[in-house]
Amino acid sequence: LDPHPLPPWPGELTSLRHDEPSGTWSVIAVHSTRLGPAVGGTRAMAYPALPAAVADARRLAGAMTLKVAVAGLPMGGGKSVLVLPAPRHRLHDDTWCRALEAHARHIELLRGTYWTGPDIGTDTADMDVLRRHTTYAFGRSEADGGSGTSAEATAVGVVAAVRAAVREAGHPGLDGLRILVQGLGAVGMRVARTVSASGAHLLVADVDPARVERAVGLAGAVEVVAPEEVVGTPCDALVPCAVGGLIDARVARTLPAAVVVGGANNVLADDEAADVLAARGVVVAPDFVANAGGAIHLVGREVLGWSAERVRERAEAIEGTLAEIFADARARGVGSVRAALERAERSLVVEPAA
Ligand code: HCI
Repeated sequence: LDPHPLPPWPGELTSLRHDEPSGTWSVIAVHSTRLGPAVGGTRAMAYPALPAAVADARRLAGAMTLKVAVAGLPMGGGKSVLVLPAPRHRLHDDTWCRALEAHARHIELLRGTYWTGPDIGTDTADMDVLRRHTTYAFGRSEADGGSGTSAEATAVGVVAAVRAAVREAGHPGLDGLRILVQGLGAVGMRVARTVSASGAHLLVADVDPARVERAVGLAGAVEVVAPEEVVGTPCDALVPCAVGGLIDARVARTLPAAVVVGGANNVLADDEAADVLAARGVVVAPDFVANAGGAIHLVGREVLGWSAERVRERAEAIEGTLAEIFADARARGVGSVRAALERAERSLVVEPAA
């Protein structure tokens, strides 16, 4: 059969549903349920075509499997995409709610094989709406009985990853380092605030000037970098916190950053980028390790019954996990992304029943 427009995929399922009234497609990709039900957020945005949305959902679902495995959570990996007919801000509220309802009904059909949560384009309030039509949504507001925003724990984990990565690059701490945060959403803004408070020299970039302005208010001296100059700006650490795909092999060959920490999902656009960065001696904290704080929050609070303190400790522990990954990579002469992938694969091996 012609593999196009949907190529084969090693994940467990891809489910697509169209909703006529809202003009949206809901795409659910379940990559693996080997360690438990698949978890991963709902990304809502406009795509050039449906196959691009499917490819995005599948790629992100694969990263979720790795993320929860490395974080030691008893869950699998999935992701969903709500394909909008226009950017969210141009949709009528009724259309948006109708689209969320259709997406929730799709999730409900899978009967718990896939649990969602917030991702780019969806937030806590949207989880409250989803939960009216499906059981399988994490990250509702606390008023609605949920665990609230996962952005705080994600940012705690990302900053822990920055500490581990700059130490690997030979710096004892963040004090005085030039740290560039790209994307000042819920996670990026918190990361910017924390690294700045830790004495770093903060550089920020965002496509939205209002967000840049808010970040400039955070600290005494904040350098503003134009979005198109992010990959050309020398810094001690680059922390992408916007949509993925910032660094491909070509960008990797010249990137003037000593350290890259994946706040966003799928920061590296292709497999070659990791090899190129490793060969150049750039320290890479793989995104699926660095940004696991959100999953730790949602699964920890809502499945495992962890306290907020326990969630914070587990998000801080990303620093130690990364230190182990860097040491392993160094000892074996492989890149940190490879070492992290192998660590995830070791967690994914289920001992056969005796
Ligand atoms: C992410 O880490 O990208 C999403 C986090 C998540 C975890 C569990 C359920 C939904 C979303």
